Amino acid sequence: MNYQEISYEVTNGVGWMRLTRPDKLNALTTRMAQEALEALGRAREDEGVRCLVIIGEGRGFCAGQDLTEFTAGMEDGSPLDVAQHLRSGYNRMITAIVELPMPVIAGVNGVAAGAGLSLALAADLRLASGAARFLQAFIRLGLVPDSGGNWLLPRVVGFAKALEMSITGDVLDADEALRIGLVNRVVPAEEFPAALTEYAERMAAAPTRAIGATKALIAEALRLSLSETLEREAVAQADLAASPDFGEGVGAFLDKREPRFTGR
Ligand code: LHQ
Repeated sequence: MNYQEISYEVTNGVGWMRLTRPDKLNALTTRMAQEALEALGRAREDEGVRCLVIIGEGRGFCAGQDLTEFTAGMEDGSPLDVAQHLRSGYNRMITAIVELPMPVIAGVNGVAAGAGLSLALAADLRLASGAARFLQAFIRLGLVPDSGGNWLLPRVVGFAKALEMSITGDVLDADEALRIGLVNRVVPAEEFPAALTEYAERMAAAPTRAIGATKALIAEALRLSLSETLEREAVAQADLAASPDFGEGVGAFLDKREPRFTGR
């Protein structure tokens, strides 16, 4: 696929998926979602990719649905079928991110709004620039959160803050986002690119299979009982205890050296 609204490249075990509509703060379009889906599929199939980073070009991370795409259809008599637009685009994109069997980092370089915030929430880790801002923009338009916002946000910040953000549409700065647990770390804007690369390459050198299994276990545990979770842990641990990375981890500990994980 010839990408026009994203770029995707792999460097040092990190897949970099960049949204490239900087003039529109990387607002999402039908095309962008399809391109993102394709790139996510490539990352999933590529054993050389052990961490995926999602980032925006320019001063925005992602401003959510491109509202001009939405209104253009109304004007020319072909209104967007919203439910179908979500099902075939954003819903699949969010699911693909959540289900990636590797760590996913949202590098929140600037504003994340509406479905753009959902995109950041679908990642496992959020590293924010000091210039980042966060808003559940939907209510400002008379809409409900979509793209998983109702499921993801309360899991990240808790029910009360999720409800507050969703029904006020208030803008949070990076420090407030850190305080409520919406992001994992904030770094000054000028240090952000280097800090993000370092974080991503650290995660790409980690035991990828164990990270994939941990993501799945913690997500499942939120809807399972303790006894069901204990059993799933036993099955996953038996699998990982037979993996090359476990051998390497134990060997490195006993040899008193740094482990060199391969992701297998
Ligand atoms: C934009 C956008 C944008 C187009 C900035 N679209 N151009 C909904 C409906 C239906 C189907 C499926 O899904 C959804 C899900 C959703 O995501 S609904 C939520 C949609 N997003 C929003 O409502 C956010 C709209 N944007 C804003 O409120 C502001 O732009 C924020 C707070 C994000 C940033 O404000 P500023 O930093 O002051 O930037 P700006 O407003 O000046 O924007 C810069 C440019 O980007 C500007 O274009 P221009 O040509 O005038 O320079 C904006 O029009 C454009 N832009 N967001 N979503």
